[in-house]
Amino acid sequence: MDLVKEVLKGNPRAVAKAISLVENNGKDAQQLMKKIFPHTGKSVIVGITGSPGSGKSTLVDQMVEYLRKDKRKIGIVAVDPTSPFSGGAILGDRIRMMRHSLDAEVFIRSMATRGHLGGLAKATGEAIAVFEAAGKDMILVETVGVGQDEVEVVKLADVILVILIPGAGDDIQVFKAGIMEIADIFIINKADAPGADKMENQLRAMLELGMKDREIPPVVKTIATEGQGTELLIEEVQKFISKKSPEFRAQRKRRLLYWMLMDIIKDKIYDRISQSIEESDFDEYIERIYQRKTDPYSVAEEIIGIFKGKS
Ligand SMILES: Nc1nc2c(ncn2[C@@H]2O[C@H](COP(=O)(O)OP(=O)(O)OP(=O)(O)O)[C@@H](O)[C@H]2O)c(=O)[nH]1
Ligand SMILES: [Mg+2]
Repeated sequence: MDLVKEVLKGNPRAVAKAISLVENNGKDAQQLMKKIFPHTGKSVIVGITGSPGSGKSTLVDQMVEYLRKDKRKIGIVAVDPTSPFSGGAILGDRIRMMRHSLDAEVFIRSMATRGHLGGLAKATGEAIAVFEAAGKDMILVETVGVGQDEVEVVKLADVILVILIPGAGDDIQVFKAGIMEIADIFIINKADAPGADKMENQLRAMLELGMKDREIPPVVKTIATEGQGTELLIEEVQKFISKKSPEFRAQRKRRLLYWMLMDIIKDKIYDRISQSIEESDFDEYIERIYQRKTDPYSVAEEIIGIFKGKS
């Protein structure tokens, strides 16, 4: 099978294979990415973040349900914060999105946060690129808004949705984590739970105070389990995309490319260093660090110094 050709045709098996290839980060993956790259950059990327259990997957599922009525082709990347070995939450996400798992135009991919030698931004960016090349109109990236990595990943999107839920004390934490600044649209999910209106008022008040120089982002209330508010949410997403200038959108796309490039550079430097230094030399370095004759920072600088001399 000509993998590139099949990916460009949108063949689901080829898409799956291509993403596995880039996840494994081998030589073939680079060749593939080089060929695929000219066909990327045209899809709308929607990042969805919020605390664990805030309803991200349920909402994504509802959005897909809605978008499929318009026959839009969808790719989903669920960045999973659990260890690559447990798989528990991955299975949970898969089951929740099972409704669409038989739909050839909806492709769901879970991605572990840890265990990507090349970096999470690179891995996610590559999965997005494969989806774009496969002709997906919209790519939804679900990620838990806890760690710094996850926050960076959501910044790869063209439009960023931040989910809050009523009554949760950690909403304040979400604000603290600097998510407030990156949200393009706020969602108050679980609007069926007590305190949703209060939460909305608090949020709006906070936004009015905090966004003096910026347009206040829209706030949409949803009940993801019932599909309530999904239509309005998608309208807001479309409004956001269409009202922003081409230059604004270009900035967002450049941000994704910047993070990808940084990860690729780190990856390549790491590769070249580990190839040019003998395993036994590493053992010696470790021993010296262990003996506290030196420290890992100085050794890293020393190694990079040697590497510089060689290249
Ligand atoms: N009452 C109520 N429950 C909801 C709503 N949306 C989601 N839930 C429930 O909340 C729980 C978590 O939903 P998920 O969609 O898995 O949340 P998530 O943010 O994807 O969770 P993680 O991926 O584990 O971080 C599930 O039991 C959902 O059924 C809602 O609007 N109202
Ligand atoms: Mg989820």
